[in-house]
Amino acid sequence: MPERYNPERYNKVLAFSGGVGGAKLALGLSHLLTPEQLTIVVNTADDFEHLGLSISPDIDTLIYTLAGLNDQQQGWGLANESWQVMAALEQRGSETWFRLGDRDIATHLERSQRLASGQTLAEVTAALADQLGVKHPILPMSDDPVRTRLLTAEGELAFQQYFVREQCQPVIDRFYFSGLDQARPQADFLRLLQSEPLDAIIICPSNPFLSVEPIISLQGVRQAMRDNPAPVVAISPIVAGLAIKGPAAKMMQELSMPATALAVAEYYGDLLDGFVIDESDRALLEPIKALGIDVAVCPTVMKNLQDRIDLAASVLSFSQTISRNS
Ligand code: FO1
Repeated sequence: MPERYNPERYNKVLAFSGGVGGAKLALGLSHLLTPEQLTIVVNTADDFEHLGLSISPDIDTLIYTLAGLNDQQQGWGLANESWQVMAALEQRGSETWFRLGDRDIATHLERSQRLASGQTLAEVTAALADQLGVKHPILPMSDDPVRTRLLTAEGELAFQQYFVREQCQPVIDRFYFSGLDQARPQADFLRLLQSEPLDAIIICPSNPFLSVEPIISLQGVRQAMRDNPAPVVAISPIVAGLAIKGPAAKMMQELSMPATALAVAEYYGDLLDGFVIDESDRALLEPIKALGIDVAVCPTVMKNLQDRIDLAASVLSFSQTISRNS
């Protein structure tokens, strides 16, 4: 790996994240960079309205993780949660496939009430993060609704129906993001991309299709990423042909792509200046370099906090060595 990064060289790093996997790296980055140096932009295409509540799973995973309150085993939700509301709903025969813990429900009530009173999702997110003591800015990718829809062998499904209710079992034919064409990137996000010379844009090891694609497909984002002098560095969510979490590897097979880190690099294509792969995928170093992308090889599986900080340090060191593709 390159020399240790110099934290003082950073004015601003932007990290793109989905839920659990992305939040792990974002936590590592938050240990190395100050709230002034790091802003995290989060996918909101997994959001949905359920039991009358506005739920933003990836934003909440980020907030709970950075606050040190997340359930480490599940990756989502709060640690030491109680489930009285779910038990009461079950007794009534109501819908319980999406598990909402009692204290987590307080988050959704706050969000729903604030959105109903006219606050933007970004304002609500900042308030929720502040309530839990999170200092690093967390921005929703958009204040406008974007919703992932999957066309599967069992019909069209909303994201959480596919992911949680159907446990990612249905075979995917195609997916799209409803509302994407009308949605504007969140204003601070676009301003950072367009008017700040960023030091790095880091694409966390989140699902490239379902978590990262909605962010980079928002109007003007791809172009602004290209125009910004910052190197764009992604971390492979596929390690040795398997997704660390979630359906990425299964999806790749269903979409007729090999489930490899190389295929992820090809999917991101010329958007990337650098790609970080796991040591177990060292054999892919040259084929990925042949795409014109710089490659770093290091341990990418994050089992504990030190792994998260170590990977964040490796990614930052690597990004300081990269010369921009034009
Ligand atoms: N994931 C599950 O697998 N099962 C659940 O019941 C579930 C509930 C849930 C409640 C609140 C929340 O913020 C997230 C929740 N998640 C659950 C996780 C979430 O749906 C997914 O991890 C993300 O959307 C994918 O990034």
